[in-house]
Amino acid sequence: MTPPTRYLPPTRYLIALGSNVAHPRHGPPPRVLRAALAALDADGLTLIAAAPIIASAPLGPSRRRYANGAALIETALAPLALLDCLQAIEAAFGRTRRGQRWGARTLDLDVVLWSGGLWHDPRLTIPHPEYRRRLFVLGPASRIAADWRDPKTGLCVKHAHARLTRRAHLPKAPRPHV
Ligand code: A4P
Ligand code: MG
Repeated sequence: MTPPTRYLPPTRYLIALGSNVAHPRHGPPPRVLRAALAALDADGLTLIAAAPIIASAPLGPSRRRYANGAALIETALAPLALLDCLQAIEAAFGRTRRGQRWGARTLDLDVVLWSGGLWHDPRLTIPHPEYRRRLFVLGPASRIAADWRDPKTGLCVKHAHARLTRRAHLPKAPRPHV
């Protein structure tokens, strides 16, 4: 069996960053993300662009507010090798996996899109299956990758963002009188 390819010609990835737990050295979540952006510009990764960091209300069981961001990186790492690298960065920032889905975390790094189109295997799905429903991903992503087209839906990031923003501001349907 041939081993999986770890290296490719220079490849771009759109990464979503999230944090809702302070780090003892880096400080509160926005600072954690700034330090994480520096880590995305080292050891074979080149940071091409970083979106302004936003605050967002938690989706899921955690009560703490999140800092969220997005980064465009270039690397020769193939998707699974990049995932290993992102998980090593998460671990270096003290991320522990306690088994609770969507639990509070010092640092979460998700792969949203890559220049290779679709990817699917047991460890990694690109595009990230949930990103189209998340303003805290699409908001930052639309600042740095507005014209990046989703290979599954054909929609650009800016269009997916506009769609979700419109939906969020749509007036609620009037309740029927009973
Ligand atoms: N995995 C599969 N596809 C991917 C991908 N495209 N990028 C696998 C990264 N990982 C991917 O992820 C679980 C497994 O997903 C990984 O081992 C990898 O093999 P995880 O980071 O260990 O766990 P998780 O992050 O808790 O799970 P999940 O389902 O990825 O959660 P999300 O989607 O990351 O959501 N609210 C706000 N406001 N802001 C947030 O950032 N984040 C979450 C977590 C919930 N609520 C939030 C936020
Ligand atoms: Mg994750």
